[in-house]
Amino acid sequence: MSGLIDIKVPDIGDFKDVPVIEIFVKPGDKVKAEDALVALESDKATMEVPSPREGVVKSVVVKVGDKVSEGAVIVQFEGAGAEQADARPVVSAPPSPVSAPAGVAEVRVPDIGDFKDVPVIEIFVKPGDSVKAEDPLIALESDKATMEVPAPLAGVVRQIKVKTGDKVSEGSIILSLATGASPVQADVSPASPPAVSPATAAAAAVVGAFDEKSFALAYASPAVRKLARELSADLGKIRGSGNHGRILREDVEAFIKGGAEPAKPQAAAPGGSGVGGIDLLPWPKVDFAKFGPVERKELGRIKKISAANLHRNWVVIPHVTTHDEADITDLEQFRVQMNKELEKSGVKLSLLPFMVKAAVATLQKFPEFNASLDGDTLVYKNYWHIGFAADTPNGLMVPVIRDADKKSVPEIAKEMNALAQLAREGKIKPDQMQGGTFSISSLGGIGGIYFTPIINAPEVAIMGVCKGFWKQHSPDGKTASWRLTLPLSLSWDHRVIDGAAAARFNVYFANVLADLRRVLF
Ligand code: CAO
Repeated sequence: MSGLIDIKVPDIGDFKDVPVIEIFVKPGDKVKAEDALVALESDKATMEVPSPREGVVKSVVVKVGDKVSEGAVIVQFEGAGAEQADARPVVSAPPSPVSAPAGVAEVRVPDIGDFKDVPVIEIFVKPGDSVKAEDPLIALESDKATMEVPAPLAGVVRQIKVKTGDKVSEGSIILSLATGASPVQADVSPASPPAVSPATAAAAAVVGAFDEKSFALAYASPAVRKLARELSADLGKIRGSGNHGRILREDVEAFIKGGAEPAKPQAAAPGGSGVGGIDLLPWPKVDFAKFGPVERKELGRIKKISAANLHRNWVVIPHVTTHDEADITDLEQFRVQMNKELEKSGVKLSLLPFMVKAAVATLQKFPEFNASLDGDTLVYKNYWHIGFAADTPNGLMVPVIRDADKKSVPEIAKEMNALAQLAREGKIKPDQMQGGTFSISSLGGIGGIYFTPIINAPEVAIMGVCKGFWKQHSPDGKTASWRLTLPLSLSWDHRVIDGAAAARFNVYFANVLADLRRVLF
């Protein structure tokens, strides 16, 4: 007996010369049976090779990029015992939790901590359903937490052994699963680990902490999933730096430390499961310093928050932007006149407070623009709180003018100035930026003609405005006059609003700005 135990690549079916893509252990690590040692990735599947036994790693024989086949030594353990042990591969699933005849797995409640006799509150599957590894099977609810028990491996549900209201504890049988001839199932042996695998145990996560669907869709190995569960890291929010965007252990750790890049809208998966069957490429990692001097500056807190919101809104909401123009010649004259009259009051009117009033009048005419989606339900709001984008040294903020319908133009102007000032000084409170029903983003003081504003969820539309410019209008094709023209860019959520309604909204808004007497109607 040499004191070294060779851990070899087990039977991995027809796969040969499969590249090692990740190594989870290093010399000195203590590993338990079923802990993942390495991950292999063929062109068809990602496989983890879990340890067949407990031990201390003496040396790792392979390195990332090495190509291995059945029988290749991957790791050596210290200590007496058997001379060698074949690992069992896990194909994109945690180790088997079963002790059952070949082809049928009994899935049991995993280690759920100190919880005992926990009621089953929901059963997500029925006999005949096909499930993938990690699909939720049942939900349990203790007085402290709701937990989902996911499928430890893929299969077809044969028989459900619990019903809603049953009380279960660790080890209780939940259901039986016909697992087919997958490598996982084929490797189930009497020497298998206990009925509940550590990976499955870790997967019984507190529901609500994550978006379980995006967690399930994320491209990561079972070991990385396990780690993410342990660290309460939402895999759906993590951008993978591995091949094809695969989320690695380091990505999860960086995410927990707050330094990770946010996830792409849809985690890239091998085999063309990205948009339109084309894999989404991982974000390019470039050593910019190779091309010239650089300076690194971490994004500020506000920028990080607004970036996450903007990214979600852009990705989730099917945006369309409709452009139009408003004749504001008369309004501008009126504004200049009012500013003269208000000179002593200290209130200065820009175009924006007039636009807020015009927006309220238009929203009242087109209530679906003053609504929010709640699942399949549209929530119409009978209040008109108008947000306005404010450019601040810390980044974009959207203060909200509440009850804009009840306020005069000068009152709105005053409140707007005060809120913009607070935002620029970083003193604005969260509740001064909440409850908006529609937003206006004005770049009119700066320039530009048209742009595509991003909807401020859960609102369903936003009006973007650029700088007014003089343009010749010819109402009849014969005579023409120069008019001050305001470019409008309305972005709208196509799940809620149709193009015709958006065009009507713009026309009405423009007409109100052209002649503010219309707000009386
Ligand atoms: N056309 C022509 N002139 C305009 C105009 C328009 N559409 N909008 C504003 N102006 C004029 C104002 O009347 C003012 O002129 P006077 O000083 O002669 O009266 C000048 O431009 C400056 O206006 P302002 O920008 O200071 O004031 P505002 O009320 O229009 O805007 C605020 C206030 C807080 C919205 C603005 O300061 C701001 O932050 N804008 C940027 C918003 C932004 O970043 N949007 C993009 C979001 S997406 O990243």
